[in-house]
Amino acid sequence: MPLVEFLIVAQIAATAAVPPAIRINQLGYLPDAPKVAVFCALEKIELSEFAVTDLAGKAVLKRPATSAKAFGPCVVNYRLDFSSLRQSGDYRISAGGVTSPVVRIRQKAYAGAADTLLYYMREQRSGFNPLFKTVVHIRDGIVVDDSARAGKFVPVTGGWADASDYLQYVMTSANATFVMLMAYRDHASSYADHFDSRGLPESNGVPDVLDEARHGLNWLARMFPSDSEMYNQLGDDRDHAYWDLPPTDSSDYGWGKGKERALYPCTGKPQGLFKHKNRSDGLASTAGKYASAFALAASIYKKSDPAFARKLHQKALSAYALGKKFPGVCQGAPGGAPYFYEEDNWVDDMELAAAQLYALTRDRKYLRDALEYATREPVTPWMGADTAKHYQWFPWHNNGHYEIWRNANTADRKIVAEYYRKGLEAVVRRADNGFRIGIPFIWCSNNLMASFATQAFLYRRMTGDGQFREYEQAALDWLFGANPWGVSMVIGLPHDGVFARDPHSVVAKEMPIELTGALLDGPVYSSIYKSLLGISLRDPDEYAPFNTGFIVYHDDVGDYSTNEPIMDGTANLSYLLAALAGPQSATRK
Ligand SMILES: [Ca+2]
Ligand SMILES: [Ca+2]
Repeated sequence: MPLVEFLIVAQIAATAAVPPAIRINQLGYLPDAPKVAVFCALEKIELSEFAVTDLAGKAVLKRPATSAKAFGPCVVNYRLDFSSLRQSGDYRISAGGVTSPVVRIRQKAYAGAADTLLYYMREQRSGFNPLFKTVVHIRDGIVVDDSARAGKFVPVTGGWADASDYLQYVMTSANATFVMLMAYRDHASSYADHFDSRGLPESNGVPDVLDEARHGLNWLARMFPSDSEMYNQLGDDRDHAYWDLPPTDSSDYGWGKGKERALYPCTGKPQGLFKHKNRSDGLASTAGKYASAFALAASIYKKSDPAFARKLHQKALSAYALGKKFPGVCQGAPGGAPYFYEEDNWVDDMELAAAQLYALTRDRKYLRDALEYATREPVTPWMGADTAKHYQWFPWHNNGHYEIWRNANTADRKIVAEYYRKGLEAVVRRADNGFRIGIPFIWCSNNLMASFATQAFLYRRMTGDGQFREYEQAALDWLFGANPWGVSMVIGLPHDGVFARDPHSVVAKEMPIELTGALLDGPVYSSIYKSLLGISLRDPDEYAPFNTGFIVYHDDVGDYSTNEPIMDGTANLSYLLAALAGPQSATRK
């Protein structure tokens, strides 16, 4: 169709009356979990009840619809609570003249989902990349921004590209490695073994989540080669000059196109080679993350690979010592643009590291340290806030409280559970809308959504208290389609669902392949969307009627703010999906 004609058709479609929608978790619901669909109408409509039928059309449930506060484009919201339906099966929900997609109730609704996310992790690998079947970025990297070592080559090939560009950060990669190790430790049976250590489709006797975590550990070990050399970042936004695939990346850091990339150490001082500088003032945020991942890995590999475990044990102690010596943050280094990872907290990272070192060594000084750090930031500060800087409070939830709880006495367990409760309460206070959502819609909102749900899950496991169960479920449901757009925020999950077909990704665009398992950035405040540099949609917006509120989402390759897949968010979500796929010791609502 000629472009002009297409645009006219698109415009007519956008202005015609848009019917209401029933938004559901497309992946499915556990029989004993809260089960709610959200009715969203763009115009006034009264609803009294809703009906659930099986796929043969037989009525199985009729219930009153519960009116709820408007949210975003949904001027009318109703919550359709079908929690009393516990029979596994396929259903549809009807209300106000519209019918939902198929609603699945399954004991194994989340089985295999955590493994699906690992497809994206493998696709993001630097070093040997199983999608391209070749080694990428083999010349990494040359030290910059350090008076003593600038110009030195350090072999640091490996790890994962952070998002759709090819920059690499210890901040996100160490956290991704840690949460995958944690998922393996707590929920190994939720993972299969279909891939080998290189990420090729062949079993190797190791659950694939551990293969992936080890790929991360190997890179982290290269990035922290000695007690006095702690690297933090590989590449900078000079990466963005070219729209290339990883094997043919032409980025030029001053040593020629496609040659060595810039390697940034933690220096404890503000960094940035060009106009913009970060606010780095220490090492502890990065040192704590190294120490956490190394210490947990040292426990896990103690029997199966003692030499590797000993090496990581030593590195964990060294990294922790550096964090103690140089408190403060080691932020992402900006290049030509003003955007960088502006992490402002480090006591959360040192708390997690101390908790892991206590688990590893049983030396009580680490437990005392962990508890002391925990008192300094009991609640991750975005919780309850309207906004935050980019990755200002990272990781999005503090696994340290849970890791303390695993090994502490009853009194200390109670203290850290309370910390989680306070954070959850702060989010829930803002969640009186039809979607029960209380997070701020800053850039990468899906990370916040996944972390809120994970913290609520951990709190429920720690205390048996189900008071946040509805909100935990609502956050999970949001990620899989119970949102104003009716879109699953994970590509290919479920495979027959509605998910992004046009992500901001060179690989997806140029190969072309589906980036199965990738969690997207997710919706942002429309004010943020409008203020970011260089965004323009390439195609008419198929979700235009639902992009009229205070938050927006676009399935468009041009929108790097809402439709770009993210490595750390994907890894983070894998823990929760693995937990939900496992045996449920959970409390009921
Ligand atoms: Ca494997
Ligand atoms: Ca932090």
